[in-house]
Amino acid sequence: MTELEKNNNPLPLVVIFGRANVGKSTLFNCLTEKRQALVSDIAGTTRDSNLGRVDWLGHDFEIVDTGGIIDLKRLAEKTVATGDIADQVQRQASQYLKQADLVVFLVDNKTGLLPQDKEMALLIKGVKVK
Ligand SMILES: Nc1nc2c(ncn2[C@@H]2O[C@H](COP(=O)(O)OP(=O)(O)O)[C@@H](O)[C@H]2O)c(=O)[nH]1
Ligand SMILES: [Mg+2]
Repeated sequence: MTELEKNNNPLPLVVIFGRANVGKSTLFNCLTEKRQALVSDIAGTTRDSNLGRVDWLGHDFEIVDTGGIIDLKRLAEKTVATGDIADQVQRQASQYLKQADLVVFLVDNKTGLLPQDKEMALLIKGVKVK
């Protein structure tokens, strides 16, 4: 059960999704006006998903920065419960994606589209369709 389910949260949920180093945590911090999420040049630094609350131009919503999505295969398989931290991180991200009212799919304009961006785009389509 995620933090959102525990709170039985009535606010819309926005999930920031994308490969490592595209600026997910930077956007999260900007919207939450906090330095809650670790911003780093080193891909894969963030592990857990970060949850915050936003009041943006009078619109209240919950926001999730899906850190730690480094293993697309694990995420796609929606791993069964194990004690493995990496599996837990992937499962948590997958839960948030399923619960999302809106997914913000972030890419890096300077780098352009990488194969992993394309894989993640296909994955998110699958998650939301199922
Ligand atoms: N030039 C530029 N750099 C950015 C932008 N957003 C983030 N960064 C930098 O990109 C790196 C990765 O950002 P981060 O938010 O940690 O990415 P994440 O791994 O997707 O969470 C950091 O060095 C940020 O300062 C942006 O809009 N423009
Ligand atoms: Mg991050």
